Amino acid sequence: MAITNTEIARIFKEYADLLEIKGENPFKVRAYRNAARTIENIGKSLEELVQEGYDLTRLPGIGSDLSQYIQEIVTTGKFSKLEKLKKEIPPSLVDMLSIEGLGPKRIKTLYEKLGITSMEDLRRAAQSGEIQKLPGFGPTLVQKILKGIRLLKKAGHRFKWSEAKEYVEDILAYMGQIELIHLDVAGSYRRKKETVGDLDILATAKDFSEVIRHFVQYPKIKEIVSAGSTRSTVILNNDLQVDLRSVEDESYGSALHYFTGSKAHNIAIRKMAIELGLKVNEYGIFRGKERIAGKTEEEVYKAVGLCYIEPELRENRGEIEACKVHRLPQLVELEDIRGDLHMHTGYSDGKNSIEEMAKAAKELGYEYIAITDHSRRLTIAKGLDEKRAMEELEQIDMVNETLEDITILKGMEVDILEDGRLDMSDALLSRLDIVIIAVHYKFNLSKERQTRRILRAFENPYVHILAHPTGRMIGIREPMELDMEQILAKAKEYNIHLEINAQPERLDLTDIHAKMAKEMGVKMAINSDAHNIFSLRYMEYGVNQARRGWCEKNDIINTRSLDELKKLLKR
Ligand code: DGT
Ligand code: CA
Ligand code: CA
Repeated sequence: MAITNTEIARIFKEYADLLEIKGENPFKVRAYRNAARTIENIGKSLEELVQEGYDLTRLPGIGSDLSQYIQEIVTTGKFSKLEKLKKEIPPSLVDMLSIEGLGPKRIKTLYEKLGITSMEDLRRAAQSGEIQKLPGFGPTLVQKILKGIRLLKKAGHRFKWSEAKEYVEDILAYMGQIELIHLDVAGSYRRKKETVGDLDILATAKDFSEVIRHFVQYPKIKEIVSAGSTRSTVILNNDLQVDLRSVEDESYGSALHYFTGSKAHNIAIRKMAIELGLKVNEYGIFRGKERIAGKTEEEVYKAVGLCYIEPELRENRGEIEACKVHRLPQLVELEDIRGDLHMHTGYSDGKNSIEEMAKAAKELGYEYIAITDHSRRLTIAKGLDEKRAMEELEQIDMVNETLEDITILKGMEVDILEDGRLDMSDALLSRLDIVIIAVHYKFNLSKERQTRRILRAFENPYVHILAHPTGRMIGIREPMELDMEQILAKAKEYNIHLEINAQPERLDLTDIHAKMAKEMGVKMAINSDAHNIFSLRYMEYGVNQARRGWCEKNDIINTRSLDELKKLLKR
């Protein structure tokens, strides 16, 4: 059974993390990480390449050893070196890598000096002051560690939507091997929530016992929790839980509606039904004993006097009221996106050239992109000084001359300094078509100071877009404290646009903030923030978030033609 590239990449990444904790040679560690990145982004199934006898060493970053390991993983589903290393290292040490401030080196120190092997050990040692005594571990870091532990707990075992998607596509293809009438993923996945707790799959078929029998044989199952005649729960290899339910065809719409949720939306609909003397459940809508609806979701909504409501809106955040007065938004779609205004190249911390990014964007059907490499302060990302920035601008001019059907805008992602000034001179900024600003350090200023910092940056007349406005990283870093209302009000006043960053762990603005922005008349840009040609495809996740934030085509500036966009970028 198929092993996806994502899984192979995950195996190598885990291996690299473990090697690093063990204190192995950094070059070796990097080789596995690079290979993982290559694999994630190859766009072709490695399994198929192996079967076709393709020489894997022709792929960038894959030498003969790695090629052999890939073949091993594809044929056995396992990487024996990883299995062996796992036995040497406590698993909690690997989880600690997702705590901000803790890299493999520090984890190694904690393990060797204090014997820490679990989250509980880590918390205790942080609170008792033991960690603070270690060289290189100050009080700020200890606070960060404690916060990281809390965040990890809070995130529980939720999965990023993008991670779930890999499995969803595979499961749907697998289930497609048998004869089904309907097959859908409901729950938070269908509502495109940024993270999902578990997957809720619904199916109807002539022979339902066959559905469960086939489902529990899905090869990526780690544990079958239950397998009854109409429902089954399993845990996949990556710990994601999947619930599969069978329903009668005549109930399908009701079941799909019920299991899509959200719970809050369901409760509101049920209340409306009760007022009409109806009963709603996952089997249908009933007046007394008579079923009056249930085959489709449209029927369900119609029975309570509503029109169809898109899953992304079903959070009981005003969608029912909006539906009653025919004011539901016409949600933006991926096909509406005509360009991408935030991406990096090899000039800073990206992997591809300007030309490669532009060509890949053209293949996605875009009419324009903006190249926005980092400004000088961000040294870890090879931020550009003014001289290098000028070189890049010239390079963009040159590439623009050679390419047809796509325009490259000259941009930069400029750091907002602690006092709200920008990291580049006005003289340089004035030469750019598009200026993105962002906070990349000092995330923990007070709400007042942080807000003031950003508002001051807005006063620079060259600024167009505020990127990843809160800086949050799902499960890793809390959002900065900001007075979002003030920021949005000023953005509106100055004609500055806010970004919905499409990186799967950012998705910042969130749905709630995007809706706020829309309501206050602030337009947004959905940007991939791609660091290589493949992550241009993250756009989809940003569009999901925008849809959850009620955004229409008109609310998003990169749905415009280049001419119209340029008008919107005037300050
Ligand atoms: P998740 O899995 O935590 O990301 O979120 P959901 O929304 O997928 O929630 P889940 O898997 O617990 O349940 C799937 C759907 O089933 C949920 O969105 C609505 C429906 N549901 C579950 N429990 C209840 C309930 O107690 N009342 C109502 N009305 N609906 C429920
Ligand atoms: Ca769920
Ligand atoms: Ca569930």
